[in-house]
Amino acid sequence: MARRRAADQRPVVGIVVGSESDLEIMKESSRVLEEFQVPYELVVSSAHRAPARTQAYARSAAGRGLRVLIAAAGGAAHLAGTLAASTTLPVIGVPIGSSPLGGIDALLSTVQMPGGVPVATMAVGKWGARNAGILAIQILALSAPPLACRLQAFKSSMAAAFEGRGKAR
Ligand code: RP5
Repeated sequence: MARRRAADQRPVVGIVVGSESDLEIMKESSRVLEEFQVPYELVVSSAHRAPARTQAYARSAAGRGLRVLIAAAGGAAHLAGTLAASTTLPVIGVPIGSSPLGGIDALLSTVQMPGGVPVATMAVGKWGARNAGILAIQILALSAPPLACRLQAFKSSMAAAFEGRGKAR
């Protein structure tokens, strides 16, 4: 069920995808977590097709040492909300544009959570997947100064990459 990266370290981020078909997009999340050397696990589960397993995953997540969950799903995307209903960990949602509606369905399903059960909802698709990884790192960095330093360097390098671009001659 779970694929674990950085096998010698306990995962602190859990990435949950609603289907194997979401994995290509969610490589963006795992890539950034690997860049920042944040151990994570990757699980395929579904709010609709495997509701009991999804709830069990959310209930056990904090006790297993996870600190942040990232959930990606398309269509009537209830995965992030279902996880958020059963954990006090922060949950980041990534809407996937896998349906004929192109992701607007997943975006609205993920973002429109009722008061009391927040899901931090990212952009649809690859941008959202990458930002989900970065936001997870930002949350972890609040209590991990070395990670905060690496984030600062990341921000500085983005700004440096823009130096000289678009300047009037
Ligand atoms: C959602 O339905 C999944 O997250 C995926 O984006 C979409 C299609 O799933 P498959 O039919 O490819 O398994 O639950």
